[in-house]
Amino acid sequence: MTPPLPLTAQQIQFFNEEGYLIVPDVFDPADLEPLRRELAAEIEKKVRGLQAEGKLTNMHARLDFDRRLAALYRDSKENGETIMRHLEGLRGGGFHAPEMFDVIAQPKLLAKVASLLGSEEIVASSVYRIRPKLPNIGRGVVPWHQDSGYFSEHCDEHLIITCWVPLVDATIENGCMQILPRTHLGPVVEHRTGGNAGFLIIEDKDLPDHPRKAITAACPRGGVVFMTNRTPHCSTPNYSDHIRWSIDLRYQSADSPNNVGLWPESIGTDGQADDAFYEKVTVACYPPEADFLVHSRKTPEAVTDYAEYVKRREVYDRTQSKFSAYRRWPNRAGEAQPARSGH
Ligand SMILES: O=C(O)CCC(=O)C(=O)O
Repeated sequence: MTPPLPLTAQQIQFFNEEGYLIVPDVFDPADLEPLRRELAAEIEKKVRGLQAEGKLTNMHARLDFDRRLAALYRDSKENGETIMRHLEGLRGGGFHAPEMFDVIAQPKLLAKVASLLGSEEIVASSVYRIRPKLPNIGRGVVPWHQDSGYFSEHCDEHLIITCWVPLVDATIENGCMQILPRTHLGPVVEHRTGGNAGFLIIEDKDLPDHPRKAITAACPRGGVVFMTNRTPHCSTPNYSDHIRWSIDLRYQSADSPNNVGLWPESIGTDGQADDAFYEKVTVACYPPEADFLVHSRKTPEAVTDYAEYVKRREVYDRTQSKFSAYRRWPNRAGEAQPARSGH
């Protein structure tokens, strides 16, 4: 088998200068089929559950993966939200089927990530998201932010790579991302709470390139948009007739702060870990979620397998509600805010 290709020197230079890189053919679109099928199966399971509870009559069973959830949401916002929250996995252990793990640990992707990190010792972060952006529903529109706005300050100077992976062709019409190029070497600018759907937001006046000269990051299925944690980006509404499915994955070098190997000594009946765990785990860039070693040239035997990945996610899920020490930002009126929930 030929080893997966790294990025070219020109691609790496582009990423370093621009703060982003779009590679249209990281995956064969067929590589993403198992994940699409598994997500569709998960929707089917949820739909059957809702039907059994008498909450839903039209299952929209004939609609394909790119349309079904939108029709279910149109019929009932409540049912749609239930299914979306389940898939998005925020504070719920997350969707962690083997098909998800296989994409996170896909050698074709990791070879490119290694090129950008300049390291073959790669830690994957559990801060990944599954985003079904439904047509004409504002909820999936993500305001301007830097991912570092969500991470702890001590990681501002470390490189954490976001890999944005569309599961359909992402276009301006269905709400792909917008990116501010050449601004990623500046600081983490002020974010405010109270953006759309609970997201953080950088006000226009605080954007590092104001008035902004954003690029539209259209990307075909099979492609990946790579960004740094300080690259300002947002996403626009979906005006198409189908769902803009995407996932976003995050990786960092094993030299950057992380919580690999950190487990609670014990978890009480209330689901909370021992205090020592909460203290130690603040070393991570995003303490509430489990990091894991996804690739290593030096110690391949230490790479996390699927069973351990699931265990880590589940253990961290039980402790998540205790994490309130997120980075604090003022609200849109400029008033200091108490701790808030995550990305
Ligand atoms: O998928 C989107 O619409 C936004 C994604 C995003 O903001 C991110 O990956 O950080």
